[in-house]
Amino acid sequence: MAEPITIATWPFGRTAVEAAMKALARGESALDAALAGAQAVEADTTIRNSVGFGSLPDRLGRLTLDACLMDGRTLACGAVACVEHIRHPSALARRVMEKTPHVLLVGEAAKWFALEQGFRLEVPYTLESLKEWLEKHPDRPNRETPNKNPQPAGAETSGAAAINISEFNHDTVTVLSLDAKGHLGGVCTTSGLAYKLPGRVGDSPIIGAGLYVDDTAGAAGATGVGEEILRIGGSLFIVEQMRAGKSPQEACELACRRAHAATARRGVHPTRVAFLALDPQGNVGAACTEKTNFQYAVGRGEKVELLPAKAIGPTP
Ligand code: SD4
Repeated sequence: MAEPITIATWPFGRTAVEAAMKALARGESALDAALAGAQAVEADTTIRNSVGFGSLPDRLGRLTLDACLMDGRTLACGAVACVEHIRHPSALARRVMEKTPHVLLVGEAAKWFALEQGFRLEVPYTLESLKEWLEKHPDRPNRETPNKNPQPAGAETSGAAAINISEFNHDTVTVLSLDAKGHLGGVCTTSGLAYKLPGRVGDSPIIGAGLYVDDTAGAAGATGVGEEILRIGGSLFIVEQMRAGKSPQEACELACRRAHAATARRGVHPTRVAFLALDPQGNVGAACTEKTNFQYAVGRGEKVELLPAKAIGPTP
């Protein structure tokens, strides 16, 4: 028997961990528990700038969501990307995994699939998120200084340096659980970057980037600037490092170093990314690049605590 444990990204990960630990205590599987945790955060529209409904829309004012999940027992996985009006994209990702032979459905077609599966379409906006979008988004109609030399939309944010994630604007919850039978399960769900270009998808719904889970090696998940996580295949990289004998902590630190090396090769500023990992024995690790101020929630038994991740700078 393993000691059940759940870890999740950012301070609102506490909500996820509490829900997941209750599910594990009821004897549910790691995958069910991680999903319960992710859905608890998706459902909470009171967490400002957070995950799911109530978070910040893209440049056209549309809120599109991405999610994936993976079962460490079988490597079964499912994902949806750029899907609108669905409150629980992580639950929809599970239907993709269970009801189709595919891994990833996107956009309007993912919405059709949701309708076919009995999901309801809902309005995903809150008054606060609309107000913030109107006041702050880069192309707002009432912008005081009109842009005299307009660039193609998104050109000014095409470099990693221009897209920044801090402790104030994170919008992804990645939840990793280990159940009493020693199985691992994980879920990653997000609204992506605030004011993203319509159609932009980051690492979160991509198996191997935002999440990877394998009972025979470990589980890993990511948050931060998705472009930089995709570029290094962050979560699969960490799981393979654990398979090769590294601890979850060492593996997360190596992924941060790899992200730094990737940005250095492209000549752009170090980016903000963060990783967390859990091995089949219940050992935990987390690391982030500098200035990310990444915190993560850890639940064991009745206890849930919020821990700061180790910050890794560029190697001189
Ligand atoms: C993305 N990785 O879409 C996500 C964003 C994120 O906290 O993690 N925000 O790139």
